[in-house]
Amino acid sequence: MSRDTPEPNLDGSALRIAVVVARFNEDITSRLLVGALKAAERHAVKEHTVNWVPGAFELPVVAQKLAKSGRFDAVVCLGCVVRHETDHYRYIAGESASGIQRASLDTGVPCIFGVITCDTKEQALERSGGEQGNKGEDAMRTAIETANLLRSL
Ligand code: INI
Repeated sequence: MSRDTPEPNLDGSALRIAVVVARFNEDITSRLLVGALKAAERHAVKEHTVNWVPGAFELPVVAQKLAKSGRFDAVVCLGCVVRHETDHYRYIAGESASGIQRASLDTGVPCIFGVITCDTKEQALERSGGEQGNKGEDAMRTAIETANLLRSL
């Protein structure tokens, strides 16, 4: 990091964070959840909840309701969409991403896209606690940093 780049504020001790996690591809999403909860503990997040939904397509509507409730400073959305031979992948991944972003912009509460989109289960394993780190952990850190930044503005 260059001298001019400020360190992110990763102090979670004043933050309440909701996690929404998709059951589809649960072998992967449960690994993302473990990563997210580890990061919440490491950064002393004051309070968190975990809410399961059927698939990545359902993440936005639940994220939006949690964000609107006024009870949370950020919402972390976790899921895994693996490419198949049909257009289904594109619709699920695209709608999940744009719906989560819309929930953020409509409510002003950061809703974080912790959804793995990849071609194979092997790639998903690498990104959920394998060689490529854990996207759930990254998503929780992003939630903490963004919520703290928004508070300071
Ligand atoms: N949901 C996922 O989270 N990942 C997938 O890879 C996936 N695929 O491939 O179909 C998936 N489908 C279910 C979807 O999220 C909805 O639950 C379903 O369409 C009902 O709305």
